[in-house]
Amino acid sequence: EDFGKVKFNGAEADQDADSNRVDSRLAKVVDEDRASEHLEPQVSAEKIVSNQSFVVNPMVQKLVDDEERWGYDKVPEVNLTELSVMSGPEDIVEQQLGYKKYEFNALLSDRIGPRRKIPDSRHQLCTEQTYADVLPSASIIICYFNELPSVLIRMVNSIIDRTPKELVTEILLVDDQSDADKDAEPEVQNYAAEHWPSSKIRFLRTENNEGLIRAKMFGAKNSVGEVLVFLDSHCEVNENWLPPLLDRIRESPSKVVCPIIDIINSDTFQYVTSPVCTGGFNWALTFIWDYPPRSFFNDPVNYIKPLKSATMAGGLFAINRNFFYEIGQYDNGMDVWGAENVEISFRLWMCGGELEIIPCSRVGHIFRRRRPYGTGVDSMGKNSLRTALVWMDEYKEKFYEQRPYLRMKKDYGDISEMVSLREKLQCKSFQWYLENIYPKMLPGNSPTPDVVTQTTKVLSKFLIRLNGTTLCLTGETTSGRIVKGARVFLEPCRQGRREQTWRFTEKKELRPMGSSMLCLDSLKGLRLFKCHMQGAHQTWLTSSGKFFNAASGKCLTGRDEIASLAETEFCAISPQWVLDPIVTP
Ligand code: UD2
Ligand code: MN
Repeated sequence: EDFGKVKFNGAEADQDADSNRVDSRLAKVVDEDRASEHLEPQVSAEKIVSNQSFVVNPMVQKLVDDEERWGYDKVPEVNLTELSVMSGPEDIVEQQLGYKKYEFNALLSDRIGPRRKIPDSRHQLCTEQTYADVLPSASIIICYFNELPSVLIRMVNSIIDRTPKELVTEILLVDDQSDADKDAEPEVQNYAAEHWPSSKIRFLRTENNEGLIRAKMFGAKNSVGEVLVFLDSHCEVNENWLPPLLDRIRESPSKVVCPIIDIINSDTFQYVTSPVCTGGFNWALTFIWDYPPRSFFNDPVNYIKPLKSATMAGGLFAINRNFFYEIGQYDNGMDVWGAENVEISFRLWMCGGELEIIPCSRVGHIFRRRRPYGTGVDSMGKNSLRTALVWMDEYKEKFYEQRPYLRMKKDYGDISEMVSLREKLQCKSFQWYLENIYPKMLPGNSPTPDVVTQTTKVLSKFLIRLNGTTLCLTGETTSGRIVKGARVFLEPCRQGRREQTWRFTEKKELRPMGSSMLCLDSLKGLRLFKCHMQGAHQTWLTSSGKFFNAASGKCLTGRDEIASLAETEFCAISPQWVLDPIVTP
């Protein structure tokens, strides 16, 4: 298969920019994988949930009504480079605090303010597309937990500025009972009172933190639009994003449609155009992106044509309200985060629906490396297990092979309701789904082996010394060995120390001597994780003495202090490194 350059917007995307895109997406995949890998073995602290105990926030009545206000003709252009300038230690401290709270550059988001221009990322051909004059109107449901107010405000403004008013029945802001110190609701409500039409914007709140799956159902239940449009709470919608989605549902109400998810860089807030791709999954039930081969775009119409997709990423999609209820909305027994997107995708296809990506609809989304919630609860494991048991028939063995520890897990809750839903809807078999929707996963068909090979050519070997010091990058050892998850410290350089000898591979990884399957990884701080050969947080580019990791947008950093921790930070402030050759005695 050809995963090379993707021709985009008429121009050939340059390879680096292109691989960055791919990396950010892979980053997400790996993140999910890690999240569950990391959380799996822990005892799941089952949350006590009262399913129907939601309340509508009475605050909603307070807002002034101003039907007239919609859209803004002077959306400002912002200069991200200027806004990113740190003018002193206070700024840096504030920025660090923002990262801690939200896992993205909150300081920069605040500086960008309530609205900004973003590049129109659609293919040119999209501008020539026409849609029906009369389209169904939509309730836009945005669930959030611990979201930054400026991100939420800018998101709603992007909808107001780039969506025909008559297509929006309402925008629902569902606060899933955020933590008190991260509750965006009061600030957003203040802004709303002054700037948004109260007839269209509604504030709701779940009584308990329900997790995003039940929060979405709560939003749906409290909405009235003919179509439901779900969006994550850190998006900016692009030009004319909604009509292409609604038109498709108008044609066929059993079609569930997703925009292409563009990338808002979590450090720089740069809006990056994503290549046209569809959703898939692997046997661990991790969502993955599938990139069509380059030849697919020889016919330019394929840049704009709706594409069948085996799965959806989960956050951004539109669905006819009645159809949403017909197919049984979500699995109510799923907690916090994860796998509900794969579950609803299986269900859609197997029970008479269709899932499509609509390339002329584009919405930017901030992909975070970590989520500011849910630590200590293995919701991904539990939710995937429920998905496998309800939908995968004999193929659940494949899932267990990838997630063996879940064989033992018994506290996944009651799945009988989902099983009878499957019977009631007379859904097709998983075999049918594989054969007709995702044949690449049929046994014998898989072009990508389940277990990735972890060997790659070593290009060079060196010590990595902090410039102007005698300290070197050193892998943490446990009884003399570097183990998975090891941190990296600065220690006095000494030739011959395996944990200080780094091999630079063809894949641009850094692997310490003696632990050849471990790679320097920027996903969780700076650690050594199993090499996954998928680039992303394990790819290090060297330039003017710095080590840059594109997936995190940061550089390798360390201090001139023995036993201090090496980390990643913004390249503008990161120090330089020297590669000392290995001297063989
Ligand atoms: C992706 C999806 C997300 C969801 C998830 C799997 C996209 C762009 N995002 O992960 O929608 O399908 O995969 O479960 O496809 N939230 C709550 N209550 C909570 C926790 C989170 O309302 O208890 C909100 C959160 O504020 C956000 C949304 O749910 O708006 C999705 O969460 P996320 O952004 O952490 O998920 P993401 O994008 O990593
Ligand atoms: Mn998200």
